[in-house]
Amino acid sequence: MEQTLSIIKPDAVAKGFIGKIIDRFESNGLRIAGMKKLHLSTKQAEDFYAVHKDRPFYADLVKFMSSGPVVVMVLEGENAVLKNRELMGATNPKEADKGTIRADFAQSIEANAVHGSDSLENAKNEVAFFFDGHEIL
Ligand code: IDP
Ligand code: MG
Repeated sequence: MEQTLSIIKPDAVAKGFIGKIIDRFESNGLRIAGMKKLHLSTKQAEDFYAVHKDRPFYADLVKFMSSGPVVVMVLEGENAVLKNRELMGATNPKEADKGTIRADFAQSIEANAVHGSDSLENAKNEVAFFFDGHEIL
């Protein structure tokens, strides 16, 4: 069993896609072990995406991720990290496979509906960024 962090980003929350996106996880063997709705501060968004701080899109990404509420979730299941990445689709929704979350619910390479941890090690750090142990059930 693995755990991974998922974020439903501000674009998808604003468009009313929370339920439809959660259904993709629950219908594909990923259990919601923890969940909360948050409005990230600039500082939280900066810290969460610190790995990208030298990329040209960093400032815009931080602005976007703190522009409205998000839903953060701990997903649990077999191969949860990879399974979530497969369900999400490619970063650029125009390149995402048919039937993936980003192909179906995202607009642009920045406003791309969901975040998902990209390795087991990052998943552990990202889960700990948002959740205390007692919030994961
Ligand atoms: P990922 O979310 O598929 O793992 P990353 O490369 O880790 O993609 O990038 C993190 C986030 O930064 C993306 O989900 C997207 O919101 C944003 N981003 C990535 N590349 C670009 C870009 O070229 N322009 C604008 N935003 C980008
Ligand atoms: Mg990434």
